[in-house]
Amino acid sequence: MVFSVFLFFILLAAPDIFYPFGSAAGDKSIPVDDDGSSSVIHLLSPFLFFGRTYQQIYVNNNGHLTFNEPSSLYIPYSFPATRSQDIIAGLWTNLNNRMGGVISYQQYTNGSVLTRAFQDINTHVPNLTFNASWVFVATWGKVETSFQVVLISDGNFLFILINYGDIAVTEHQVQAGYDTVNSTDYFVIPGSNNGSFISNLRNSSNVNVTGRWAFRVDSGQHNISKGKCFLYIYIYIYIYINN
Ligand SMILES: *[C@@H]1O[C@H](CO)[C@@H](O)[C@H](O)[C@H]1NC(C)=O
Ligand SMILES: *[C@@H]1O[C@H](CO)[C@@H](O)[C@H](O)[C@H]1NC(C)=O
Ligand SMILES: *[C@@H]1O[C@H](CO)[C@@H](O)[C@H](O)[C@H]1NC(C)=O
Ligand SMILES: *[C@@H]1O[C@H](CO)[C@@H](O)[C@H](O)[C@H]1NC(C)=O
Ligand SMILES: *[C@@H]1O[C@H](CO)[C@@H](O)[C@H](O)[C@H]1NC(C)=O
Ligand SMILES: *[C@@H]1O[C@H](CO)[C@@H](O)[C@H](O)[C@H]1NC(C)=O
Ligand SMILES: *[C@@H]1O[C@H](CO)[C@@H](O)[C@H](O)[C@H]1NC(C)=O
Ligand SMILES: CC(=O)N[C@H]1CO[C@H](CO)[C@@H](O)[C@@H]1O
Ligand SMILES: [Ca+2]
Repeated sequence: MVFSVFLFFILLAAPDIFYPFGSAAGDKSIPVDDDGSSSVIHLLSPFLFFGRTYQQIYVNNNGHLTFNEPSSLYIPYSFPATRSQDIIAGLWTNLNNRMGGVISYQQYTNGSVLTRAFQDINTHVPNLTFNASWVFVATWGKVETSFQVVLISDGNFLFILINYGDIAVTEHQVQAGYDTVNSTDYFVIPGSNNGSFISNLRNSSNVNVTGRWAFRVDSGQHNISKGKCFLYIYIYIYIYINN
C-alpha cells in the first residue's frame, strides 16, 4: 500500500519580476555596514554608460552603484546635480543592512539569466536587434526595503532594469534614477524623492510591468522612459505553493 503525504509549503516569495538573487542564486554578499560598499567588482564585459566605458563597478549599501570609486553618501543629491560622477540609484537613501537584510550581486555571461534578459529587453524595446551577453544583478533584499538593479548589455546597447518589491516608507531623504557627469543625462523616477510616497514604486512602471522601470543608458538614443509613463496600481500578493 502506498501511503502519500502531501505537504504544502506556502512561501511569501520575492516578486516574480525579480531576477534570481541571494545566496541561493550564488550571489556574493557585500559587507554588513551602515554606509559601506562592495570592494571593486571587475566586470567580465566592459560596458558603455552614456559614452563612458567602465570596467568596474561598486555596489554601495545606501542603494546606489558607482564606477570610479565606492560611495558612502547616504543623503541623495537631487538629479540633475551636475556632479563629476556617474551614478545609478536603485533607491538612494540611508539604508543599513546592520538592521537586517542582505545586499548581494552577481554577473552572468551565460545561462538562463541571459535568456531572461534577452526576452525582457526585446519585450520592453521591440524591434531592436539585441541579444544579451552580460547581465549584472545587484539586490537589496529586505534591507528595510527590497529592490534590484539589473544591468544588461550585448556589448553595444546597455539597459538598466530597476525592480521594486516592498519599499518601506522612510523619513530619510530618498531618490531613484540616474545621473551622469555634468548631468548630460539623468532621470528621476516620479515619486521616488518623497519618502512618504515611495511604497508606490512597486505599483509603478514605464514599461507596463508593475514595479519595473527600464532605461537605455548607452550612448545611443536612450528613450524608452522619457516619453511613455504608465502608472499601474495593483495590489500584488506573491504566493508560491510548492508540493
Ligand atoms: C558561465 O559563466 C561563468 C562566469 O560567469 C563561467 O565561470 C562558466 O564557466 C561559464 N559556463 C559556460 C558553460 O560557459
Ligand atoms: C516592429 O516591426 C514590425 C514589423 O517590421 C512593425 O509592424 C511594428 O510596427 C514595429 N514596432 C515598433 C514599435 O516599431
Ligand atoms: C543569443 O546568443 C546566444 C549565445 O550567446 C545564442 O545561443 C542564442 O541563440 C542567441 N539568440 C538569438 C535570438 O540570437
Ligand atoms: C563637465 O563640465 C566641466 C565644466 O564645464 C568641464 O570642464 C568638463 O570637461 C565637463 N566634463 C565632461 C565629461 O563633459
Ligand atoms: C509626499 O507625498 C505625500 C503623499 O502623496 C504628500 O502628501 C506630500 O505632500 C508629499 N511631500 C512632498 C515634499 O512632496
Ligand atoms: C499592459 O500589460 C497588460 C498585460 O499585463 C496588457 O493587457 C495591456 O494591454 C498592456 N498595456 C499596454 C499599453 O501595453
Ligand atoms: C522620446 O520619445 C517620445 C515618444 O515616445 C518623444 O515624444 C520624445 O520626443 C523622445 N525624446 C527624445 C529626446 O528623443
Ligand atoms: C497607490 C496604491 O494603490 N498603492 C498600493 C501599492 O501596492 C501596495 C501593495 O503592494 C498597496 O498597499 C498600496 O496601497
Ligand atoms: Ca546607511
